[in-house]
Amino acid sequence: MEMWLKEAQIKDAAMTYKVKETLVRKKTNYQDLTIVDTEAFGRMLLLDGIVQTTIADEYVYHEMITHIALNTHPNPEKVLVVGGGDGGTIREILKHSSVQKAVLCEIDAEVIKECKKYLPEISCALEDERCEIFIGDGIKYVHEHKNEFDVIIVDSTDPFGAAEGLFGGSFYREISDCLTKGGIFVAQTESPFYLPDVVKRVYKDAKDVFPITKLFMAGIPTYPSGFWSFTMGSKKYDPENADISDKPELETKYYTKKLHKACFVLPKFVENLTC
Ligand code: AAT
Repeated sequence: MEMWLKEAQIKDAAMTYKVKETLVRKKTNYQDLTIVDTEAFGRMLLLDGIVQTTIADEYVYHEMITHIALNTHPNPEKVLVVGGGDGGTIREILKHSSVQKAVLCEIDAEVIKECKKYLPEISCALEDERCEIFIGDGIKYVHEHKNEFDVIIVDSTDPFGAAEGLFGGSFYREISDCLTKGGIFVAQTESPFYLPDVVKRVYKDAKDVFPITKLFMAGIPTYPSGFWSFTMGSKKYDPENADISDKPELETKYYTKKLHKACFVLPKFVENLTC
């Protein structure tokens, strides 16, 4: 019998994936966690029925949420990831030799445990000695650490439930205080096609806090609509005009130094959300 998984991406539209095998399905203290093996995208992590990452296309998201910020900063030594329990962002951060410590603050220990077991290609760097794992709420962690991180990456679920407070002005002010002097913040900020109001609000909230605020995009096949936005707030360094010529070439599949500049050129309907 054929098994198909249906992901409701918005109220009135869904994606379906042909499933080979269900590897784990459980309720954690925070969410419903599922890992399936799919025909088209390989293993896939879903939280509350929403696709978070897949083996086939995870590199786009993890490279873009990481390398634009880390290459813009001249010497990122200490980096914080809020969320991101699958470990993909940590894997990308640790490709930068300047990084001495990468802290992962994930609310749900079960995400880390199951990704270590079933998604080793993504979670492999969680065992690195430069990685420190903290289980807890990112909002509290950021509040309790001041002037500490050169880069903060918010790799979170969508703005509902535990992640709701990770999108918006009061959290961005706390982020700014948690960053060092020339610090840079970047967050995944949803689909400008399906959630233009969220993208617009988040951009405005970041702009109220950071001297330099930029939106950039990447094409992510398994995220709703494929169009995906990231919002960056920077205290000093402009990602679009940063001189990255001396930065070492990274082993990547999506990010390039050319794309570092090009990803800030936005389609008109997205650019309009930043005015
Ligand atoms: N690397 C791509 C995977 C993710 S998962 C996002 C993680 O954020 C989840 O493991 C969730 O448990 C964690 N999280 C949610 N809220 C908090 C919080 N308040 N503090 C710490 N961690 C949190 C991102 C996928 C993006 C999907 C877009 N549709």
